[in-house]
Amino acid sequence: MREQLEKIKEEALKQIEASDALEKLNDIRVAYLGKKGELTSVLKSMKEVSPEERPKVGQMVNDARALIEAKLEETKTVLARKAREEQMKREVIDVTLPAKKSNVGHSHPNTIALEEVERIFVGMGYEVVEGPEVEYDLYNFEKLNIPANHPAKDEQDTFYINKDIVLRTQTSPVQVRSMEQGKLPIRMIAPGRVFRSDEVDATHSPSFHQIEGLVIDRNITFADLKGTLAEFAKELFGPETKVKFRPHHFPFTEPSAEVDVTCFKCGGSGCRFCKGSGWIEILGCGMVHPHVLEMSGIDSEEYSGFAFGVGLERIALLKYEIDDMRLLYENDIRFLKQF
Ligand code: 2NL
Repeated sequence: MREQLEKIKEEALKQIEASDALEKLNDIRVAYLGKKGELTSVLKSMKEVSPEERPKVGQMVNDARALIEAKLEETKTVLARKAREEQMKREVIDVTLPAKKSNVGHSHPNTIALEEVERIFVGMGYEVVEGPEVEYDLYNFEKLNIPANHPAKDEQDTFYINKDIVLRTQTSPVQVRSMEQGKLPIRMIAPGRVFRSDEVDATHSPSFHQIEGLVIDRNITFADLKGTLAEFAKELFGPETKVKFRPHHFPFTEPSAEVDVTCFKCGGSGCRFCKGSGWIEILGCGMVHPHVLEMSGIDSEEYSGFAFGVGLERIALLKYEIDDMRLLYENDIRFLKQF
């Protein structure tokens, strides 16, 4: 029995020493210490050992078991470390390699232009207010002095949800809603998407963006309008920019004007960009019509105001010298990357 145990022990230790992989160690554990293992079978044959010898032999079996287990554990640690070292060598990470670049998006020229216009007016104390794109005919037309059958309603033909609800043709309804709240004075700009029943071409789209401005207070005059827009033009196109007010007509303002700025390419002497005139049209404006004030509950004897509307796309096309509005909507990354 003693010899048999010695032999098993030696054989086991030899096999453990010779093994070069973790899986082999497990096979050895099963072969010697497992339920049907060699050491276990020695234990099972203990009944053949005389009762006096049993404790001794039992102790020997336990010692052999402990020794084999210890050797297995030790070898396992060594092999595991070796395996880990090899893996580390295989999976070297060179931290000095350049990182993978993720594709970062880009602000749309419309957004850049909008933020520029917002910056200018916020700097002059204006609030930025947004409102619904789907509006009541009442707010989009009636309360802006454009009653049913008014010719301006034809010029601003839009998409009807039903006879009372339309896609807004301008952002002025946002301003009407502000006026109705009755908190005066008002100094606001209303940027947003507007809709017209227009055919697509280089300068038209059925959906575009507008920024309207509105100021209402006591003693607001046309001089305030001129000063404000002259400042705006200088900030947007450069300090040398001059403005020109041409009489115009809008139903919601009286008097009304269209504003031209001196061409920022030639400074006003005339070039291809301004088609030789030296001037570029940028917006429409006027003093808010007394009837428009009254319809929104503002006393036109006490208060007066001015308003203006700018096409955002028009500003973006001018500022970035883009000659076709459709480019703004195609989302071609090669185009957008340039701004
Ligand atoms: C344009 C230029 C303009 C306004 C918009 C406005 C808003 C209120 C009252 C009076 Cl609440 N006016 N907005 C005024 C003048 C011009 O837009 O070319 N529009 C068709």
